[in-house]
Amino acid sequence: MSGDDELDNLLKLVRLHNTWRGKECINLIASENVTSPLVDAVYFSDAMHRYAEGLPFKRFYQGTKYVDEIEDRVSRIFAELFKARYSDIRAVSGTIANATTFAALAKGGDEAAVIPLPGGAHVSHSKYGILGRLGLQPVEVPIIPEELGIDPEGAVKLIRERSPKIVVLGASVIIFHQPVKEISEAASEVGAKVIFDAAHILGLIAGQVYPNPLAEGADVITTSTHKTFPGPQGGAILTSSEEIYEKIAKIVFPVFVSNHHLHRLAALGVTALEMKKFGKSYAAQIVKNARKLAEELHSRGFKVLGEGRGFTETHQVLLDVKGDGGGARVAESLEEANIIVNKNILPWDKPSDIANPSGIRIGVQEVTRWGMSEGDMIEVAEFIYRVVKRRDDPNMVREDVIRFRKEFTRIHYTFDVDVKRAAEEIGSLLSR
Ligand code: DSN
Repeated sequence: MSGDDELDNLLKLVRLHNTWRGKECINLIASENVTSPLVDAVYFSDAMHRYAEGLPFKRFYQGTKYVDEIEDRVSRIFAELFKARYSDIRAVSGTIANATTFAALAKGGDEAAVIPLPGGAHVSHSKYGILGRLGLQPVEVPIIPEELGIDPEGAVKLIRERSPKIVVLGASVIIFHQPVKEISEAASEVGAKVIFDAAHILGLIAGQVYPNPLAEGADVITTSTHKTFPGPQGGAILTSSEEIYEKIAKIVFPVFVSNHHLHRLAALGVTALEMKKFGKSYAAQIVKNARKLAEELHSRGFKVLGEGRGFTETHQVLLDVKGDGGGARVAESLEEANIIVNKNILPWDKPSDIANPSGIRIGVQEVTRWGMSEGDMIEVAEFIYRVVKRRDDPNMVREDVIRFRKEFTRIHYTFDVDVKRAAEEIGSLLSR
C-alpha cells in the first residue's frame, strides 16, 4: 500500500471513530467523559511538545518558566477544590498515582488491606497489578456482595487483626458511599495509612454529593482526572500531610514519571475551575440520572444491584444480566445498537465466568455532560430494554439511538465563552 493510501486509511479510521463514538453513540462507560471545547483549546498547546522533569522552578530542562507557573497554580487550584493542603498533578494516570503512593507508603513484603476485585477494586490494587508487582501482600476486606460494598465491621476486624501497612479504599465499581471514617479510625489505631482511589468519583467529591475521603480520615487520595471529573486523561495525588506529600513528590519523578505531559496541566486547571463553578449542579444531576436510569431499568424487569438502598449513590448502575445471556453478550448486542457499556464481574461469578460475567456496568456522567436529565433516562432505559429484553433488531434500535443522540450537541457545565476567539487569543494549536 502506498504512503498516501496508508494516510487516507488512517484518517478515515479517525473520522469513523469520531463520528461514531463522538456523535452517534450513547456512551455509558463509567470511566470516560468528554472535555469541554475550552479545555480542548487549552489542551492543544505548544506545551505538548515540551519537557519538564522534576518540580516547578527546580527543573532539569530550560524553557519552562511559564509551565512552572501553570503547574504551581493548577496544583493549588486543584488542592483547594478538594480541601487538601497539597496536590501532585504529575502522575500521567490513576495507576501511576497508585504506584507512586503505594511505593511511598509501603515496601515489599508489607501487607495492604484491599477490596477484592469482584468487590469492585481496580486491578492496580491487586496481586495482578502494580500493588503485587511492588511486592506488597494484599489481604482482602470482606464485602457485602449484593451492594458491591465493604462490610464495615468485617473490614475493621481484619485491620485490627492484621495491622497492614496501608489500606486501599475507593473502587472502579462503586454504587454506595464507602465507610471511610470507621475504617480510617481502625487504620489509625494500628498505624496504617489509608489511600482512597477516587478515580471514579472525583467529580462527585468536587460536587459535594460524595463525602470527601480526606475529611473522613483518609491520608491520601489517588485519582485519575477524566471520569466523573471531566478533565484531560491523567492522574493526580492529594494529601494534607506534608510528610506524605514530600515522600510522594520524590517518587513521582524519577521513579514512575519522566515528563508529565505538560499540556494536561492548564487543561486540568480549567476543568477544576469548571467544577468549582458548576460541579455541584453537575454532580447532583449525575446522581439523579443514575437513580432514574436504575429505577426505569428495574421497572422493565432488569436485575439492578443495590435495590434495597435505592440502587446507587454514584454515577454507576450495576445490572446482573446472567439471565439475559451474560455481560459479554449483552454488551455486544448493545454496541450493535450504538449503546456502549462494559461487561463486569460480579461477586458471585466464578473464575470460569470471566469471559462472559454476570454484570454490566453503566455510568451516566458523560451523557449528563451532554445535557441529559431524568426524562432522557427513560428513553435510554427503553433503548436498553428493546435490545436486551425485547430482542428487537439492534440495527433498528441503532437508528433511533442516532436520532436521539443528535439532540445533544452541546457540552454543559462549562464557561459561556467564545471558544474560537479564546483559542486564537491563547495561541491554541486548534487555531493555527
Ligand atoms: N479501567 C478503568 C475503569 O473502567 O474503571 C479504570 O482504570
